[in-house]
Amino acid sequence: MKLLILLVVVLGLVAAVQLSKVYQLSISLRGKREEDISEADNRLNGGLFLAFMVAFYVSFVVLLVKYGSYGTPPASEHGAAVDRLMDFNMAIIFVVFFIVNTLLFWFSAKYYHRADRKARFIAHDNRLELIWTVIPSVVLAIIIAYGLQTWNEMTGEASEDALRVELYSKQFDWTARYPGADGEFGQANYNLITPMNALGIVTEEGVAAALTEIEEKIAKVEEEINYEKGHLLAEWAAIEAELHDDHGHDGHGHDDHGHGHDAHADHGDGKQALEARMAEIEHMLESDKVNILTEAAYEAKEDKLYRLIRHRQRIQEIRNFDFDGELTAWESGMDDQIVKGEFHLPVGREVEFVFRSRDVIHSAYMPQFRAQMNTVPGVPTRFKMTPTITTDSMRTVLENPEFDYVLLCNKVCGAAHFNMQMKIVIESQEAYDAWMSEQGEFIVKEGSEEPEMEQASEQKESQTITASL
Ligand SMILES: [Cu+2]
Repeated sequence: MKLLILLVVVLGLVAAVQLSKVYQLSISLRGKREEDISEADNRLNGGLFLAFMVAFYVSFVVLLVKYGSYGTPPASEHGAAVDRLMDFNMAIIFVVFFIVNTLLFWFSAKYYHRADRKARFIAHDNRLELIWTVIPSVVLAIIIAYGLQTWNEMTGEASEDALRVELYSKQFDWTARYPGADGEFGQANYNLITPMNALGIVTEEGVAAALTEIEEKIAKVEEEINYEKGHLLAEWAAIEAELHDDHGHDGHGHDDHGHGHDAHADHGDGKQALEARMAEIEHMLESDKVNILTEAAYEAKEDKLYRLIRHRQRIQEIRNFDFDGELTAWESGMDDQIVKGEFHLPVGREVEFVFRSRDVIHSAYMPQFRAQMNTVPGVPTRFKMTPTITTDSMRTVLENPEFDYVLLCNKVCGAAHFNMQMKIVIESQEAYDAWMSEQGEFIVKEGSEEPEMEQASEQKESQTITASL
């Protein structure tokens, strides 16, 4: 299909080139120059400029009416301010847009080329320069000052009793975390990310679970390396050669009485060890763990083992880290509450969002609240907002019982970007409290109730992350 379209385009271009050649030929046959264009042609083109301007304005207005709004009233305190800011900016842009384009098209139509008319030549005009420098500067300064003021309100310090929620993004979903009863988020460290601890929260159990997981991975790779058939055979052959060699030396050794007993004993021990190793290798070669790897694959396994061991070292370092003597840092993560799929917020209460990302830059976009913030790996971002309309009220306002607030990813972050969404439920404080009491505390333990599909994909991801460490 694509090929067909390409073919049509190419053929179209070829046809256009051929037509223009025919046109040039016909002109030269009529004895005229190519650049001789009649006044009627120029007048027609001028008129077409005006016609295009009208079509342009009509389509602009139609599109604006059809798609120019969010479709919902702002559902947060600052949302109203953002809408006002947007309207203010748009009003200025529309005025400038209509003035500039009208002048552009109208002048093109009015001053089309006529042989008896000559354009006035103005090289420089200080007054004009002043006007088109000062006016845009003043207008831009106003826009920036007004915009910054609104921005500062959104990103300023949240009040002490604000609800704090962390939104964690990764390819390709969102996770929300509430700090639990102590109001403090537990520290997080990406080295601790395991299928059971997707956010890498630092707790004793989290560190222990991460260590267990990494030990298992190390053991598995070590086994693969140890049981590589080619290397086992090579080692076996090397030992055999050495023993054979040794045998010859041994004969000489017996003649030489000058050697001490110890050296002789060592020699015997070494030989015994080598023979034991040979027996072990023979045994290993019969085991079903034996595998065959190309040299490149073998080296890749060694690299992987090296990275895993470094990863283990980092986890061990976390265990020894005391967070500047703040012992609570080890405990504050234990009551954190982690939710997926949807998260709830009480209406009328200020919320401070903290955003984190595991892999690439995502963008937390909550269109109905007029809120958006990039989530950046390694750099937590934040803003605050106060929801003002519950989900139920909004359903009534919109006369749409299906309506739900939504959190989206607004950065094209990969193949399943479209799938990065989370439902937001705004409700009364009582309903929120009831929902919250149903959410379990964060505990890393074996056999959590996460669905199997989820675990499988998490495992795969944590492996790719390990591989890229
Ligand atoms: Cu994303």
